[in-house]
Amino acid sequence: MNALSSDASKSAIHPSASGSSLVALNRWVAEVAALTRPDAIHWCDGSDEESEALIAQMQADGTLLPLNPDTHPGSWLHRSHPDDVARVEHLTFVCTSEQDDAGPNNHWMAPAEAHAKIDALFDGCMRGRTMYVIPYCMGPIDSPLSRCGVEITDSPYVVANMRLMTRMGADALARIEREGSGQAARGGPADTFVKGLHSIGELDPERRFIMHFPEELTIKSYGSGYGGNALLGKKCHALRIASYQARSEGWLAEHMLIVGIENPQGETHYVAAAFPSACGKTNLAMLIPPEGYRRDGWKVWTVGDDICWMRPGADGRLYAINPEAGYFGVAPGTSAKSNPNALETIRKDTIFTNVGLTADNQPWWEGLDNGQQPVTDWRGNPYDPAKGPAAHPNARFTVSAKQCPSWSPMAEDPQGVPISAIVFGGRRASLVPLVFEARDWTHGVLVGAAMGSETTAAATGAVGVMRRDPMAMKPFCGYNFADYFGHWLSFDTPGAKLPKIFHVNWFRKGDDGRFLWPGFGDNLRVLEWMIGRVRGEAGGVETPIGTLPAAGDLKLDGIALSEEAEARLFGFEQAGWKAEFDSIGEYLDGYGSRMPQALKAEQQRIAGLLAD
Ligand code: OXD
Ligand code: MN
Repeated sequence: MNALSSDASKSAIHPSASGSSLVALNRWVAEVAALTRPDAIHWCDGSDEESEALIAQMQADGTLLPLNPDTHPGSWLHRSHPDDVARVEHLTFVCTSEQDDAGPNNHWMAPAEAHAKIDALFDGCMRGRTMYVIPYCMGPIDSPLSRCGVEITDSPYVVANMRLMTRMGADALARIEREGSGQAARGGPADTFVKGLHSIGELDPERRFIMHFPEELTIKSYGSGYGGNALLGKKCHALRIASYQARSEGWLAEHMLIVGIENPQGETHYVAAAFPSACGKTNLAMLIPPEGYRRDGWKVWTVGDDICWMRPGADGRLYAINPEAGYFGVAPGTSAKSNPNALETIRKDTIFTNVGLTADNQPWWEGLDNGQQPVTDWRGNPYDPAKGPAAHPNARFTVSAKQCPSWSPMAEDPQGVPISAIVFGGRRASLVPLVFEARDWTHGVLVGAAMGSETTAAATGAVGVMRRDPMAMKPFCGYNFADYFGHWLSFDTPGAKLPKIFHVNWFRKGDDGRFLWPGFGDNLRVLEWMIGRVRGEAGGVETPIGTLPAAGDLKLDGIALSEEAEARLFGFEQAGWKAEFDSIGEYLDGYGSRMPQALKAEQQRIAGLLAD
């Protein structure tokens, strides 16, 4: 029986008993149905008709509320359960056979115990609900770098989001069937795809787990409808499972944006940058050049805003794809100043989650700064500033990447884009200068491993607390960080033409607590310096922590920096860095003997220089 109610939906969404020619897939779907006991099963084909029917159903039951059709055509508001608004790192587990393989960076549970615990929650949980089977492909459908998965969920909101965030439906299923039967013909297992099982359960924080079984290419997520916990293609597959797979297959799955910077000569350099959640990856990926740069012919091309899969090409360079097809961006703070391209992207066909509303039903969030005022908060109550912000600090928009004015057609290139520079960065109010360059790959890996940042609202827990977030992968690496750093180091082989590695900090503050760097579009000035370094043209000053630009090495025309700002953004503070390197040493030691010697040696080399 079908759980859908509207007439429109009846014709397009129909229960189907067996949806695939791949026996292994049908068998798994049948096993899940036997456990969860849904009233109906729907295999998603990704068609417009299917999407319209689902949306009609969600409008009818209040899951989606229509926004102002004149200002935001085709757009919807979803209000989540108020206790289900962010990733839950304390409930997220990596379940490898050996605890050490998950490492001190992950919560671990033995696979048998984890399956038993979560399967008990899944038992009968889809009674009265429809079970959706979503075949999806992470990356361009015809790319050898892409990987496929199937998510089973009882949430139509998840289906609608997966349709925007992944290549979902018939084409993905065809690839899964092709790969599965090909592998079976070679005598291997036919389930080459990642199996993701999700239920919103009761949305009870006490009955919530996000479990990963990387050795089985399996994810089980129960009790949350929030993006990072529920859209299993994203953090669970494209980062945790993929990072594990990438290690054995010789590639990298990273929490990085990918942006193309085209100079006035028409040469485009692609940069991959890792910043922790809610630290401006989307803004940097969609940057609009300052006016002088625009006049001179600089252009910025968005390939991805959150995840990057990279592997060495035949020429020794690293080639990257964005495995995602959409953006799941943080709404608060997005404005005509911080990210005009994002505002343009979300003018239509967008799902907003947990934003406030204006009197004429437009989405609203803190920092939107468009002269309008909210009347309803994210919980659906009349807005009262005394009771908190109108939008939840982790309110999100979900939208197709192709709607972005700076969207790069190279995002569809099956070979990916060659990476000229890798950038690491965090939110650091003190010590860390605007930018520095690592002297070589090993030093660059240490720079990434030592990354620290203040926590944000993207995960539950305290905000603004400084923690080590190596390569912005603390919540997302599917295996022991010590092995992960070793894997990064292993790319430095004879013949490799690796990107240069940099570190940036847009968030340095002055004594008055205000940011010292204007950020946003002006960050292109820093990217220009990096490209100059890649081309061997830009100047810099060598210090124990790497090469820093002198203020004069960056084009700073049109921005007025105070003396304090210049000193802190371009300065090197020996005593502070000495303490920082002692703390980095302690951090690396926390991983015991598994930590690669080469990384410890690099930390000690620099600590030695700082002691002088
Ligand atoms: C995200 C995150 O949603 O990092 O991208 O939390
Ligand atoms: Mn992210």
